[in-house]
Amino acid sequence: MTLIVAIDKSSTNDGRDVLEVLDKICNMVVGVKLGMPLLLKHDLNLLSNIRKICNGNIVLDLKLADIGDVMVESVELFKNYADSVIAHSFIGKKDGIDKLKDFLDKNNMKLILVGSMSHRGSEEIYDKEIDNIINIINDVKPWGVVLPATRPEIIKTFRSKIGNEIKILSPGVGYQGAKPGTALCYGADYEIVGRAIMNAPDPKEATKIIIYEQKRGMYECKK
Ligand code: NUP
Repeated sequence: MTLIVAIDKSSTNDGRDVLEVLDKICNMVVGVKLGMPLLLKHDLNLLSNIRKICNGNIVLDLKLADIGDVMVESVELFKNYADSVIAHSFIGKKDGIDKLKDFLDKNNMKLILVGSMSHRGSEEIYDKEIDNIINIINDVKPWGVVLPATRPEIIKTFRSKIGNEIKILSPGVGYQGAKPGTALCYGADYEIVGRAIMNAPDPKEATKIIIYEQKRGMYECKK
């Protein structure tokens, strides 16, 4: 499986709509990535209900970018409710990512670092520092790296320099313009899709179509 669904918001007070969608699509996705608007709106009950429905990889997209001690305090609040967390890489390792990584390792959780972003502004700083970012990734050895499906050549560059062990998770598919399967073709392990599933009139059908398109994209890329 190569699809991670991103959920950034709910349209009900108790998050029932999110649970209803997950109930239909959990068996088709390898992970569920939860964003800040959703996490801020709801309490931890929603997270435990999500976990009951989807016992796969629950990724918290906390976009951590702070000193290590404070990132640890933030993750501590969620440690029984998630499998992995996303943090920025540009903050650096010493007293930053290293402390977070230690905490996650001790609690059996996975670290995912942002290596570059899917919006255009990423070219202004992240992509200018690509060599430094790759050095940090190779030094920290996180479980995964987030890289943009919208600029797949970045995925290719990272893959050639970080090896095959570290997973590449790629957002930007659908609403942000990338076609399903392209990031996979350039070396990503998973594509992250949010609104193209969650805002679809029939999320289950949309998920099926995206998975079909991913397979077709991969087939085209092998040719
Ligand atoms: O560079 C990034 N781009 C991005 O879109 C890093 C991210 N973490 N994301 C997240 O991926 C974003 O916060 C959202 O949850 C998801 C993409 O959603 P969508 O554009 O498919 O709706």
